[in-house]
Amino acid sequence: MLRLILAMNMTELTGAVSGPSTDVAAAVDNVTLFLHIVSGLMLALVTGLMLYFVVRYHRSRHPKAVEVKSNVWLEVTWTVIPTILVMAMFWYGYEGFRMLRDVPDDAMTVKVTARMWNWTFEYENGKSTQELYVPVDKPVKLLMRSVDVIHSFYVPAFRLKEDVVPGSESMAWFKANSVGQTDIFCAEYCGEAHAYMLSRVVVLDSDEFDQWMESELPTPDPEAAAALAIMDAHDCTGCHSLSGSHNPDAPSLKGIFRRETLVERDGKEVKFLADEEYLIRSIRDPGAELVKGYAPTMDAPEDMSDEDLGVVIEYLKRVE
Ligand SMILES: [Cu+2]
Repeated sequence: MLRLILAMNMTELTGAVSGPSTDVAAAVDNVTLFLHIVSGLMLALVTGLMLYFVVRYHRSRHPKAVEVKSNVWLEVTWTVIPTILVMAMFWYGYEGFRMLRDVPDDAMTVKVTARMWNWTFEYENGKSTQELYVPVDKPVKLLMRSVDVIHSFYVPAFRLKEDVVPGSESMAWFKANSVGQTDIFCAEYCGEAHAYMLSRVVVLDSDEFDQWMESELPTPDPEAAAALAIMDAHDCTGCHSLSGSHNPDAPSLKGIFRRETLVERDGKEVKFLADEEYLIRSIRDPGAELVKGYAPTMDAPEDMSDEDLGVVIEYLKRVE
């Protein structure tokens, strides 16, 4: 019976939505189930015995207590059985942990960058995406870094969670066993838009994945790289997303040029299309004309030369 239950996957037990999963997920589920079953049996045994003794040795039945010195066999039993159980728990958990750390040799490497508040995935051929594309039945090794605070890469369907800590590189791996999509979350509170730090794992069959890898290879764009370096150095991208993702602190920069913008000017609401002049003013004097709905939390970037500002503005004109 126990074997039968262990052989079942937690996903089947809970009736969770079907999507890609991993063998490791099944192993993690089995360990969890094993721990719960052992804990449940121990709880029933201890509570049951306690209630039985309360009745059996009640004072009304035994007005005079008998002092029991010792019972070697009883002591051996209650030492040996829990020791075996605890060792079994350890062994089972350790085997599961080893699966999580032993990366197969043929794994494909993807570099993951976490930042407030999105994920970037960079593949071996230089391609970079905001969603993680992987082939089915192929181990994928993730080398993860954070550029700001602690994040945690979390794919519930794969039972995969690994902290991403600034200043060090974290590793995780998985092998998706079917085609489909599943969610990625950040599982470490990382600031105001933490809850919006969402992405997806998209599992493709291997031919489709190869085609996808070859398509739209990034063309070198030195102007964009220079602008992004300036913006990173002044921490613009810490609050302003480039992907269009929502952040209650700061408007996204995606498509900001010629975007219809509503600001307050001299106590009146004014609507206009954001032009170059407005973008420059918003960087040099961020509080002057705030976009409606945002608080004046931004400071003007220190030491940004006019030349650097020009590079950033030219870039902003084409972030679509
Ligand atoms: Cu995060």
